[in-house]
Amino acid sequence: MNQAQSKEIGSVLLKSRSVLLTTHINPDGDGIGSGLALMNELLRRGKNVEFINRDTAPKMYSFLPNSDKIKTAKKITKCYDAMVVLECPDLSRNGNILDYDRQCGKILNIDHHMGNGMYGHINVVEPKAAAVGVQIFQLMKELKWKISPVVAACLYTAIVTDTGSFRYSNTTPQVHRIAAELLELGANPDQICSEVYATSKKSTRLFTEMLKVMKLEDKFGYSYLTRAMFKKTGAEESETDNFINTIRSIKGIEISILFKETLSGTVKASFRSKNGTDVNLLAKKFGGGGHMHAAGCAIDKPIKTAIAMVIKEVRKYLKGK
Ligand SMILES: [Mn+2]
Repeated sequence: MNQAQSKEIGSVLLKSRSVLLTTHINPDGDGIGSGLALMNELLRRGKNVEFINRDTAPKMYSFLPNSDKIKTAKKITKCYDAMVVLECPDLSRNGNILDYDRQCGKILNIDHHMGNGMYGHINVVEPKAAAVGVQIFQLMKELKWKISPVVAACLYTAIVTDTGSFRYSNTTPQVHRIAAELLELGANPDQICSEVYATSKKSTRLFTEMLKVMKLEDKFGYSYLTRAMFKKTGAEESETDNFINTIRSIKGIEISILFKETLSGTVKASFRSKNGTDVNLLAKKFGGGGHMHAAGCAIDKPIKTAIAMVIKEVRKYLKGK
């Protein structure tokens, strides 16, 4: 985020009395960390600020200060002077939780995904940014807002989760410089990573089930989680975010996919790739999207059908490479 963009956003936020912060459905560490960084800072500045998402935040982020103030709503009725939409390429990704034109004075769209619909009054869309946490860090730096240890912890959480603990290809020298600065500002990497990457007995049992049904082909691997598997182990969906990394890390596997049967019956497919293989293209074929090396989609079909449909496309794609 550059100086001009930061100034524009800063002036809207400082002029607003009420601010709504929100991120995408099934929020992740970047959305929650970035939102809480802004919330903690705006609360300190005496703003009337709320952080509301359609879905609950995964439990592993509950150590972050003020995470207990995050609310969920299917429909928000209040109006706000400004709204910051984090990580949503379009407003359906936010879950259509309010009438955006009518209930928000200014919409500030901050995102790092490709194909953002530029729906805001101000749009800061940077697919090259490793995380929205990086964008929020730059915003605060440009505005010369002092980053407190609490805000530093939130931003570090956003960045560590979106870079796969500084392992993905979005991990640039700049990302490490920002992370170093966040440590100097008081973020505790040991504490943050123990909270974020803690597993449970239930999730480990589910992970075992996933490994049992995993299929590995020449250049791609996939597995799935059915409702029956969730029921058998008692694990929650939010505990499965890192499962796909095990498939991804297998040498020779360029594309990894994890299919999850959701409570509503649709199937969520998460794609990961390496070495310039573009899974955003694949996810797009099924109405989803994301980044080149990490993307996802939802398929409204029984899980077996969904798997067959996607696998067919993956084989076709790898053949044509
Ligand atoms: Mn992100």
